[in-house]
Amino acid sequence: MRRPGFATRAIHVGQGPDPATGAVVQPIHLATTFAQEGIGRHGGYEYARSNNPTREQLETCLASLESGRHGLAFASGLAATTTALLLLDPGDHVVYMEDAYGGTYRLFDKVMRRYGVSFTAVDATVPGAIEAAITDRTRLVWIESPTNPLLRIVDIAAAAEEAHRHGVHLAVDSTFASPYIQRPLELGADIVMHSSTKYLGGHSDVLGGCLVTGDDDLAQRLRFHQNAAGGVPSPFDCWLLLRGLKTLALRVQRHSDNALAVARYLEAHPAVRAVHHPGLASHPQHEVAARQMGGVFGGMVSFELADEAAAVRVLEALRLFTLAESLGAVESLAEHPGLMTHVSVPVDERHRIGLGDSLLRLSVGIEDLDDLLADLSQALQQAG
Ligand code: P1T
Repeated sequence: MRRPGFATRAIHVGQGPDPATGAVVQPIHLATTFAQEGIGRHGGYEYARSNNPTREQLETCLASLESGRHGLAFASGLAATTTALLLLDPGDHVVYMEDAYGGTYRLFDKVMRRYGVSFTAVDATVPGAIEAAITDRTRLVWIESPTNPLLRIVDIAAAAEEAHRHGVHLAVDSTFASPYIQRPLELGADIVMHSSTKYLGGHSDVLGGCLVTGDDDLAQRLRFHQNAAGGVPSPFDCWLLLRGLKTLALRVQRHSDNALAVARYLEAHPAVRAVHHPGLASHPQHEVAARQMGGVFGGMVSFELADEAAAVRVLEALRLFTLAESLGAVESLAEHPGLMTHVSVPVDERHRIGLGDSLLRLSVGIEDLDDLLADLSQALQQAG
C-alpha cells in the first residue's frame, strides 16, 4: 500500500478516533497504574513510567515521522540525550560535533566525564574529521545539523559512513531541522534525537525530548534505560506534543520561508558583518544542506554585528522578537548565545569554534514577514 505523506502521518499515525467513544481527539490517559487480570496478565500497560497509552500514541507518531521503527519520548531534550548516553560504559569514547547546544556540552563535560566517558570535539563539516578522531574505544558519534547556534551543516550520510566503517553508532540531534525537513535515519544515522520543546511542540508551552531509531537492538536497550532512569514526559505533555505535530508541516514551511527572507535582508544590511543560514548561497555547506534538507532550510538564523556592545543594543531594541532562550515556536525570539544559551561553554572554546561575542541568534516565527523586517530594521539602527 502507498505510504501516506508526511502531513497526513503527522495528523493520523497513532491517533484517530477513540475506539471507546468515537471522540476524534483521543483522551489523555492520566492513570499511573493499570488493572491486571492476573499477575502479569494485562492489556499491554502496567505502570505509567514504563508505558502509557498517550505516550505510546506520541511515540508511534514520532517514529513514523522520522522513518524509524521505534520512538521514545522523554521529559526534555536533555533527558533524551542523557538516556542515549546511558548506553555507554566507563572507558568509552564519544566523538562529537564541536558546535553543539551549550546544555549538551555541559552534560558531556560536567556530568558524563565523571562516569569515565571521554569526549573529543571535531569540526564534523570537514570530510574525514570524524573518522580521524575515532579510536578503538569510540562507541558513539554525536552530531547536530544544523548546529546551534552557528547553523553549520554536517553531511549526515557521510558521517554515517565514517562511523559505520569502525562499527560506531551515529546519533543526530536534528532539533533545528525537524523531521519535516530532514530525516537522519533515511541518511544512515542510527539514532535521531530532538528537543521536542522546539518545533515539534511549536508553541513554547511544553518541554519534551525524543529518540527514534530503526534498530531493534538499540531500541530495546534505550527502552530499558528510559524505564530504568525514568526521565519520561507526563501524559498531558505528550498530548500537547501530539497536538503540535498536527501542524508541524505548515509551521515549519512558514518558519523557513520567513527565515530565508530575514537572512537575505540581514545579508544586505550594512551593520551586519556575517549571516549564518543554510539557505543562503554564501553558506559554506549550502550544497549539502540543499540536498539533505530537501530545499527547506529551517527557521533559525544567526548573525554577527561589529562587537558585543552593538549586539546587546540591537537585541534590547527588538520589540516583536522577544528576548528569550529557546526556539522553534510560532513567536519570534532573539538571544545572545555567548551570554545566554551557550554560557556553559568556556570562552576560549567558544571563540575557538567561531562562536563570537557579537553573535545574535534569531528563531524566526510565523508572523507576517513585513512586521519582522520592520522590527529588525528599527533595532539595527542601534548597531552603529
Ligand atoms: O531544553 P531541552 O528540551 O532539554 O533540549 C535541549 C536541547 C538539545 N538540543 C538542541 C539542539 C537544543 O537547542 C536544545 C535546547 N536549546 C535551547 C534551549 C536553546 O535556546 O538553544
